[in-house]
Amino acid sequence: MGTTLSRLKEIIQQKGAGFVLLLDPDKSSLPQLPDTIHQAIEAGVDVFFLGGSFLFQNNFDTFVQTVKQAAGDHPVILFPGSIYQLSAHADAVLYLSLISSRNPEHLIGTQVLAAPLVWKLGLETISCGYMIIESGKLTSAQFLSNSSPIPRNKPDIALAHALAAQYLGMQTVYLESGSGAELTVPEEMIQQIAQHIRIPLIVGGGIRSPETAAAKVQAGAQLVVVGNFFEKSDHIHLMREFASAIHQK
Ligand code: 1GP
Repeated sequence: MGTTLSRLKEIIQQKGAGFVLLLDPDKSSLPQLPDTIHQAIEAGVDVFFLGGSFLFQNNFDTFVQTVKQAAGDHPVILFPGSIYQLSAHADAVLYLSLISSRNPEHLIGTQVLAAPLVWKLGLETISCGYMIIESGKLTSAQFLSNSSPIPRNKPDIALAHALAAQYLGMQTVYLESGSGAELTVPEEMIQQIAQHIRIPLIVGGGIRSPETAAAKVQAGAQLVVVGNFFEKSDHIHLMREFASAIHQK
């Protein structure tokens, strides 16, 4: 069996880009979760990211286990907001370093705290150069990380960060405008980076329509993450449209 990272690369190869549904443990109802996941898979969601800025609930492990049981062989990847969001039930963890910050805690401190836990859980790690991009109003990610986002009109600064991530051996790059962001990551920035790096490019934050998702893929996003929008149950029927907008191959 290949790694979860190789599964992600296969999805990108086969479909042009992958559709990632982000599930926040604080905003998901456990009893409804299996149904939501089955509907998502049926509609064309390829991958599940699990995590959030906070953790008010005390059932993270059960949450991950429930998602994994329902998701079958679809990758279930932790996207942790803190070291409290780790579980052996996931297929892998995005091992994030907030490379857009100059805050040592988010660059390496938390990663050191998490390392023995990840080792003990036997989790596959997918290293990720995580970059917060300016997106209008202050987002939770910006506030909680106490870091300045990359200016949205400076694609060259973003590109330099992405290249640095690649040269440091990171396996993925994530352009994040923040959950529920007013403005999404600009296409020009995605394009610049996609043209220069050879590791998977993840884009998310504030994507609320299939057209926006399609524009990110056309610009070069390889995994498109949508969270907030599908937290409203009456939006779930739109998942199919998002999937066909993202699967451009
Ligand atoms: C946030 O990129 C993700 O970390 C998804 O953002 O919740 O706005 O879709 P949304």
